[in-house]
Amino acid sequence: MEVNTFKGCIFDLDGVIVDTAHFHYLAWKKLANQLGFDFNESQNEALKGVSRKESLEYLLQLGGRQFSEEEKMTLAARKNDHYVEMISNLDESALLPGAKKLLLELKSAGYKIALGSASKNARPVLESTGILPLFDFIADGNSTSKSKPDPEVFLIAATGIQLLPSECIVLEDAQKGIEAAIKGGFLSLGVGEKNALEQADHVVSSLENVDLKTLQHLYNFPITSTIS
Ligand code: B16
Ligand code: MG
Repeated sequence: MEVNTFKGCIFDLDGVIVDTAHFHYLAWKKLANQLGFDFNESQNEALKGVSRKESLEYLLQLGGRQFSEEEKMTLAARKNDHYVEMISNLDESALLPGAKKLLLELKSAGYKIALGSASKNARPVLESTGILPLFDFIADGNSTSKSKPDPEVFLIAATGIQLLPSECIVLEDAQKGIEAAIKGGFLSLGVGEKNALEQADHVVSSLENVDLKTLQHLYNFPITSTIS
């Protein structure tokens, strides 16, 4: 029997591989506080996977503040300074449980590995946590013009590893990221809370609970009809 199989994985970064999502939150909170309003973790949920520029627009709307385009550029840069300072001592210990083990397992079994992140800081984060060499291709905030839930970043990643969307599993912690994966025709694995990621093909609470065998079991399926 012929079996349809995935040939590669596209990993989101913040919240899937590295525990940096919390630092993004703290950096936005610091900026909000400097502007005179508060920002909490549940409001931050809407920013996961969203570009810096769009995140700032959302934050300013929450705080009821208006600024010129030039001032917004300064504020976005200030948030990034806060974030970069917070991650300046990042090392392998920032990797989320199970992430490196899964990457190594996929790599040694010959699966293609790409990054599909909205972050412009993705490459230095992969470098400082020591896992950059495991990636065949990096698609990040520097290579995209549209934010998730647009599938652009994942489509660039799939092209980069020369696979079709249907041959790649997108691993995502953000609802907008899962939406992007579905729009692009990718297989999807939600990493996090089931109710926030219910549109995904499958959801796990952590990559600690996932190995190659699990992925093969969940995503390799028999071809039941022939397309002519
Ligand atoms: P930066 P991901 C996203 O990364 C974050 O989830 C989101 O909170 C952040 O605003 C965005 O990157 C842009 O990051 O300011 O570093 O360019 O989850 O898509 O890996
Ligand atoms: Mg994420």
